[in-house]
Amino acid sequence: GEMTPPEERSLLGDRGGRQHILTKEQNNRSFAYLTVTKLLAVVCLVGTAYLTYSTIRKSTGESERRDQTGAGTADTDSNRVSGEILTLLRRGEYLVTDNKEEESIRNNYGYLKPIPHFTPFNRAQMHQLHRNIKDLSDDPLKVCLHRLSKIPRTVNNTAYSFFLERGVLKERNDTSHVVLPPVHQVYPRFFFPKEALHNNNSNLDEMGERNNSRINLDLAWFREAIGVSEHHSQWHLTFAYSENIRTTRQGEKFVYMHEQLLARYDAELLALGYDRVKEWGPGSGLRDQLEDQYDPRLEGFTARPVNMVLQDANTIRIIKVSDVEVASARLFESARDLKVCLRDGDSIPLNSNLIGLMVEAHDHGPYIEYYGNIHNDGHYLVASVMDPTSELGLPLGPMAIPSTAAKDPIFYKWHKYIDNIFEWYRVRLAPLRREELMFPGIVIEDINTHITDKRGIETSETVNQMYTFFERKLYVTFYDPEDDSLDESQYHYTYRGIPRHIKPLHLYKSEINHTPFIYNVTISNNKAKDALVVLRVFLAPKRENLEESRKLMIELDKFVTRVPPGLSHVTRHSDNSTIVEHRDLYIDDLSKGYTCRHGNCSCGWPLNMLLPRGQEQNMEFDLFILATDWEKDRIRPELDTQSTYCGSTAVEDPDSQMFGFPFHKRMEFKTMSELVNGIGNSFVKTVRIKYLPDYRPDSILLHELHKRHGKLF
Ligand SMILES: [Cu+2]
Repeated sequence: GEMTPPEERSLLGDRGGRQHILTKEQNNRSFAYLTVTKLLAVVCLVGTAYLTYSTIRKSTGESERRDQTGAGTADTDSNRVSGEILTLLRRGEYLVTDNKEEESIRNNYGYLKPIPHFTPFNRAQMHQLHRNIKDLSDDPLKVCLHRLSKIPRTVNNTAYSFFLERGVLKERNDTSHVVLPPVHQVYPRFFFPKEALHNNNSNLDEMGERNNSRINLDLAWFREAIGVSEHHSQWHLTFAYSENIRTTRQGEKFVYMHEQLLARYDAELLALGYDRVKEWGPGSGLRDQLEDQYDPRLEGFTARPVNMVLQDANTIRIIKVSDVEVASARLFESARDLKVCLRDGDSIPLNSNLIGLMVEAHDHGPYIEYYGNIHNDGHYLVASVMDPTSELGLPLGPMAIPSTAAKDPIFYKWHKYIDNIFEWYRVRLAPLRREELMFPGIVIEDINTHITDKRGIETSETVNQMYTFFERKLYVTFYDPEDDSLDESQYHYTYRGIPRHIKPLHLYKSEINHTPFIYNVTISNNKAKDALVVLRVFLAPKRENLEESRKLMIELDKFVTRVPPGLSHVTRHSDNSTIVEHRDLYIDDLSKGYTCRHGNCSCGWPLNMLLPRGQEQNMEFDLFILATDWEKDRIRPELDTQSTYCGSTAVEDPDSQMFGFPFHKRMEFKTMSELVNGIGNSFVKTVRIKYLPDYRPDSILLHELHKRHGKLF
């Protein structure tokens, strides 16, 4: 199997549980913990501020929902405030022109020192980042913006600037609702090869990876998709693991988001005839030569050739390979025994959120000194493998930051390992019972998909048949290789408009897309009154064994609908999925004062990658749907857009069911047929996805359309 047996795992670590002797380094970690405890008071204050913040968020959301047709025209308080801040940012009123004043400000923020090797997977650096976010958030807006604008030059580290800038703007009550431009437009170095940024070559397809194993090259189109990295990056930014815990289910969200990424990667591997992704970690090749190489071809990141071996890292702090092994053994032990050891010698029962916090090493997770920092340390050890002691002065590898990590093949193997810790816990839970799935009175009679736009494909097969193909997509970004204060000026491009002498770079890249479709669901409501139904839609490569199927399930959509008594037909368009990021704003739109039409348009799966690619000879998938009672499941009345995959940014998620329900754990049923025959409010239909490798339709280029129509459509 893919999981190391428990005996082997416990040999790797401290089998005796809590009676371990603290090493010097663990003592240091305890000290760090005390500091964290002191900061808890601060967190409470931030929590109070957050209540205000979420009220603003909520009202913003409502005004935007009313304003589906004319973006940016609603005359509400929050839109007005947002507009004022953007105006302030654009005019640059916060910029101090007097040299002496600038110097005094520069001297006053001595806490910002040049930061080599910043990575959000380094806890000490994350704590420093959060202190800086806090300091800047306390400043008056003008001072804060001025300081922010100077930070890229001061700290001289793009990743740090990126996290600080976005962290501050999200944290402050007066800027938290300002819509930020997409990451690839502001930080092109994380997304586009240096060749594209420097050499005036606009065809990204010519800059693909050439030197790698067959399997890694076959999957490169998925890993290198801009949308995948942007999704992963935005998630980690929205739900930073350190200090401020904003939402009640952070740990569970962390696991689910990565799990869905793996399920999608698996679907692509299976389509090409490979096995599902293999785990890599303690007991599964951690100390062996790394067979996966990766050259990100990005400026400021070091490539990793084949056959490298992990070394203890000693850059900003010491991270040992054995730390990861010890943490792994303790986490597997906790998952096996379904309990968590606490500092005072007590233990508490394990749950999905706790184990997520433990693997992510969240500040609010239990007993960090004991359970360690496994996920982050793994990222860091891979990222520093080319220069573990900083002797050569090389930058880190792409595993160092969330914007680039998912391009590296090792990312998927490492996350498979992390996920197996969770799976180890999950298989010990009591299976879902029939009663937990039932919705008496509601029967799903049928589900079919129907293509709504053939995109020029000549076919009469439009029911339960989808097509995928590559199309050239336009990316517009801003980069001036001649400018030595690159990062600082990029900051200004973003918020103040683009200086005349900087020509936007138009980059073209082939990205997967599909024929858009609707779901036609036939439901009968045998009760005397309306039912409020939440429909949960999943897709997985066809399998009869439910346990196999469960791990492959990709969530496609989740939506609420009111069903009157009798037979109803519900239709839902694939584009409206709540897993998808509904971004419709780019830099040029923002500088025209548009606000986001769909609420929080900053996190979600890319729409063009909604469906797996399938196979040239047609691939069969199970389209599964489950109806449950929204009156029982809901915590808040409406499902937020993008909440299904990313999680809600509000304190509580609208859906009380676990992420991925009902596939988040085992069920009483053994096969898919048993499940749908036993549960009337569920249904499964075979759908086919055919990949058309030679079909290249004219893409819909958003920016071209903007130009043509002069407004958002
Ligand atoms: Cu991640």
